[in-house]
Amino acid sequence: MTLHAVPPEGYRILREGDLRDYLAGIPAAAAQLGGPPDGWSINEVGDGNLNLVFIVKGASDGLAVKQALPYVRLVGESWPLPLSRSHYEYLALTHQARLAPGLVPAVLHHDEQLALVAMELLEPHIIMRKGLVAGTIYPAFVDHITIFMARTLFFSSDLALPAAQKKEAIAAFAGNHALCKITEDLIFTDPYRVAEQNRWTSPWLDAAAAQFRDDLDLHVAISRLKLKFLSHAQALLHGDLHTGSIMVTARETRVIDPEFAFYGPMGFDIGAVIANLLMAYLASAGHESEPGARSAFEAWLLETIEQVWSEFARKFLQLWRTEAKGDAYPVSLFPGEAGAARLERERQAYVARLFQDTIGFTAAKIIRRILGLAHNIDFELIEDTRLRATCEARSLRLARKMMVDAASFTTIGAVTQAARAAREWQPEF
Ligand code: SR1
Ligand code: MG
Repeated sequence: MTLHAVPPEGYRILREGDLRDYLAGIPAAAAQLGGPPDGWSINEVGDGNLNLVFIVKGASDGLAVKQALPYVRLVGESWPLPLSRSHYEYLALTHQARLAPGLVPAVLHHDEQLALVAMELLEPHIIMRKGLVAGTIYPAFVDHITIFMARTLFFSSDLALPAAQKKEAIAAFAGNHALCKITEDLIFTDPYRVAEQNRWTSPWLDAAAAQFRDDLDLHVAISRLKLKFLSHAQALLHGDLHTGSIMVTARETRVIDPEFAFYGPMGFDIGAVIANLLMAYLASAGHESEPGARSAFEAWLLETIEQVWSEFARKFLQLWRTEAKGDAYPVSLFPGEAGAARLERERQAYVARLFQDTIGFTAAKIIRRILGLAHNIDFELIEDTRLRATCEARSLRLARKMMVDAASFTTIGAVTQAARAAREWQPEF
């Protein structure tokens, strides 16, 4: 198979009419939709940064169709991007479906040439970020997201896989380097230097942006994280696990959009979830109709942040105790009761190191959404720019502390306590 850096012969950007004819020719899709093709409704609804997304509805059921564009949608044709990301997304989705059944959309069809994936239409699910902006509580989220992360991360790691299989898996995703490069630039580099595409809520955050560009302690910390992201092929990551990549109802959770999938450090995925919950918390003051109106929602967010870590760690450790078939930590090196006890202490130490990674990546994920290219609606929908900047400045203050002083956060409770303190802080604009 060839993975194309430029549009291959046969690739075309689909319009709604082309898609109708195309799907009519795919028996599985036509059967899923039902009825005559000219009765299908087709709407392009993509509001993400990279791709086209069509919602197709027929007489019986619906489909979501995602097509990669040969460039970054957010920026335009001046920023080309390989279509091969659709291949990696398909590979990741099918892999995740095996490891975390029911927590990703079912794939119905993949077309390598058109860089297209047709999948189950998630209805009435909504993008979690939109629900959080509206102040909605999702009681099943913690259990679902921690099953997803514990299982996808553990079962792709050296704790679960023989070395040869793990190396084959690394190789299968190694070509997704253009998507990794986006992360390397937009998360780990640009927010800390002058970069054309950076933006922030000006003029309120001008001074903070300048401080972040001059702060060498911060530059060391983000560079250590970048090195870890570049070099630590610990597990197969989703790679972009923010609340815009999660669809929810009160009872269901689906993780979507794994086009950034590659082998990297586990803390990057866990940090993405925690960072986006922290931003939802610190943005919430910008969405309340009156002071205190969202206090139950905010308390739920803080409790959720604590449980995302504690439940992830509990589930991950339990998998390690019961499913460790990998080449790491050979059982023969830990014989008897003393060996078992020592290995258990080492498991706890591993998770403590992972927590430190998570703290750093959480901070990086917050800073990029405030000083970098791609922002999020948690903040962007706060119309009063001074109030938006207040919420963002509180987030930057928390994130800086987490990044340069990660070691002082020894428990997830310390993170939520610092978030509460940041929420009370008034920046001087
Ligand atoms: C140019 S792409 C910007 C961002 O969109 C994606 O969702 C990733 O988060 C990426 O960093
Ligand atoms: Mg995405």
